[in-house]
Amino acid sequence: MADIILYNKPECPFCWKVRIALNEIGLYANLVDSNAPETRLVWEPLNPKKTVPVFVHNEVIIYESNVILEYLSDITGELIPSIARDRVFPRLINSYSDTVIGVGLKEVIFEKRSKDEGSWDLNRIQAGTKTFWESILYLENALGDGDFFAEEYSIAECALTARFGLAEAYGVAIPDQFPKLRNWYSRMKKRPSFRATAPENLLFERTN
Ligand SMILES: N[C@@H](CCC(=O)N[C@@H](CS)C(=O)NCC(=O)O)C(=O)O
Repeated sequence: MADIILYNKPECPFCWKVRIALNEIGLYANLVDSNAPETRLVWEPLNPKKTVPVFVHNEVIIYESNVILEYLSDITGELIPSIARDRVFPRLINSYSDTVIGVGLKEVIFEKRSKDEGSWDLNRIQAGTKTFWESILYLENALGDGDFFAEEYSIAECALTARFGLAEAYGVAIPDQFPKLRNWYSRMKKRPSFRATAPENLLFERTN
C-alpha cells in the first residue's frame, strides 16, 4: 500500500482518534507535525478549513477526521460494522464524542494548558468538569453490558479513547458512579494502540 501521510498534532483529539484507528488496523502512517512552519506550507493549502488532521494517501486528500475514519474502514473493512443497521450506533457515538464530550473538556484543557497552575481559573475548570461529567452519563447507559459500544471494536472506541485519554491527562477522572465506563476505559488503555499513539508529553496512570 502506498505511503500514508498524516499532518497532525499530538494533543488534538481528532488527530489522536485517527492515530488510534491507524494503529488498530495496522496501517503505518508518516506522522508530520502540523505546527512546524515548513509543514504548514504543505498541508494548509490542502484544507480549506485549515484544521488538522489532514490525511494524504496517493491522490486521496481528506481533511475531516470522520471522513478519514470512514475511508480507513472502506479500504480495510474494519472499524465500522458491515450491516447498515449496525453501522448507525458507532457513528452516533463518534459524533457525540466530537460534538458533546469535547465541550466541557475543552474548557478544562485550554485553561490548564494556557497558564501556570497558580493562575488557573478554578471556576472555569469546575464548570468544564461538570459539563463533561453530565455528558458521560449517556455513554454509561449506551455501553450496556458489552465490551465495546458496538458488537466489536469500532470508531466509537477510537474517538472516545482519545477524549478520555485527554481527560485523564488533564486531571478529569471518570467518577465511580460510571463503573462500566471506567472499566471500558481501563480496557482501552491496555490496548497497544493507546501507548503507541498517546501524546508523549502526557502522563497516564498504569492500569493493571
Ligand atoms: N471537524 C474537524 C475538526 C478538527 C479541528 O478542530 N482541529 C483543530 C485541532 S484539535 C485545529 O486544527 N484547529 C486549528 C488550529 O489548531 O490551527 C475534524 O474532525 O477533523
